[in-house]
Amino acid sequence: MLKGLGESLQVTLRKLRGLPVVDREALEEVLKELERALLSADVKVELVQQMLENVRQRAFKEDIPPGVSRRDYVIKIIYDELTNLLGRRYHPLTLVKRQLTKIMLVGIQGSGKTTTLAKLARYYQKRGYKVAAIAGDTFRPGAYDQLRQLLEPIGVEVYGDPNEKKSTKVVKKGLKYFEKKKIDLLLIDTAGRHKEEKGLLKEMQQIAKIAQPDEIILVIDGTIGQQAYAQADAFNRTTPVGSIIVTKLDGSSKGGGAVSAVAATGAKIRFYGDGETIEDLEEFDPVRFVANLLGLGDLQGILQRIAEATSTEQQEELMEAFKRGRITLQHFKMQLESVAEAGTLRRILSKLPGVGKGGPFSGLPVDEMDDESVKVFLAILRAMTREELENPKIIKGTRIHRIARGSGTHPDLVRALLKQFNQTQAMLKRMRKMRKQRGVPGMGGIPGMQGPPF
Ligand SMILES: Nc1nc2c(ncn2[C@@H]2O[C@H](COP(=O)(O)OP(=O)(O)O)[C@@H](O)[C@H]2O)c(=O)[nH]1
Ligand SMILES: [Mg+2]
Repeated sequence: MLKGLGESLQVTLRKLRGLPVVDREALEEVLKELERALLSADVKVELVQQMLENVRQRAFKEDIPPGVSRRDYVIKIIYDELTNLLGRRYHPLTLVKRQLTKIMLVGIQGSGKTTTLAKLARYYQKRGYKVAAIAGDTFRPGAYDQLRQLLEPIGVEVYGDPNEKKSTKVVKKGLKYFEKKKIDLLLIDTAGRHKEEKGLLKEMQQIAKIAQPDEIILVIDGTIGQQAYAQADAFNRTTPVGSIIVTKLDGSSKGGGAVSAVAATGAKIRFYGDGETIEDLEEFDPVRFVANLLGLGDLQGILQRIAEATSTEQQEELMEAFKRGRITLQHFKMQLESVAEAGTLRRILSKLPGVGKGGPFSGLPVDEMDDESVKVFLAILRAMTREELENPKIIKGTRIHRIARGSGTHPDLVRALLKQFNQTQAMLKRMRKMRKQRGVPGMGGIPGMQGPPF
């Protein structure tokens, strides 16, 4: 994957790990190598500078959890910031079985649409969906045959009409053809005759009007590097049901530039292609992507140690707060941060016992929140002032609106968070009371954390 970039990043990290101490001077050396690696992958200069500056700022500002070396912590920061560079968020494309989803692929000729369509068909077929395709590229001779050659061996039916020159007509007839066939996923291929964004988008809109796709995927050739920005940006602005697949990351030294440029537009990247066969399609999750790039084996131990140290430190502080019987939003935030961190790690390592769970919030509402709500709540909490976190009662009226704006959410969500916090607090009070009635002294059972805390 990403020929070159992964290797040079790994070399840099290996050097970093060999350093006896990481002081400012040593860090600058590392940053210089990072810069070189990213620039040669065609990552835009401004993005590289911003990323390096973030690492620089964080490396000597953040509190390092006890028992963790600055060296390991710097590796974790580099890992974090590379993930940010690639958009951080994971946008899986989930379908509903026995319900038709129509996906249309667009992109300039040669970007990899037809190949990617076949890969998508394979990907969803393997997951038990019934897939079919419409050969909507009536421009390129042999486009229909190319699709059939890719899909017939795996038993995916293709509709096409080599005698029809109007793609909108083929699409219309194809939709009719598959109407009663109980298809879960219908993939629509297009021509991409136009090289510039404007023409491409116009062509796309004409077919979309007929096809009414649930999602339009722009296929971008990863070998064009940071030039991918213009295409992705034009597409992202005009296509609310749009997402992106970046292809050819296997052979290109510029793949990093393409992926970071697309991420910088805010567009969703769903998958990436890393080979010519029908199996070479990978889900794009920045967290896993960077972990692979940096070498999972090397990274795993470090991330795990840091997560555990952070979580232990935070849990101790939380225990204290519980014993005192007074929790604030600050504690709420701390717990959510460790849940979020654990979620990230789970995505990398698939399963990690003991991180983030079993803390004092076990069994309480925050412990049951899904990843998405954790992210939203964290954004809200991060938009609050220290005073508000310590004393949630003051959060009313205009403060709610300011926090909603600052976190890019809605006042109702801020209120929902406050409500959830109040519920948690009320539940804790009830538990304390029950404990007292049963004659259990104080909160004695908690600190050891061997059994369930409550
Ligand atoms: N190495 C590599 N080649 C790819 C990838 N995706 C597509 N290709 C190749 O790119 C060329 C153009 O692909 P095609 O699907 O016909 O592009 P279209 O014109 O957009 O439909 C073909 O030779 C494909 O084999 C990829 O992920 N890796
Ligand atoms: Mg094609």
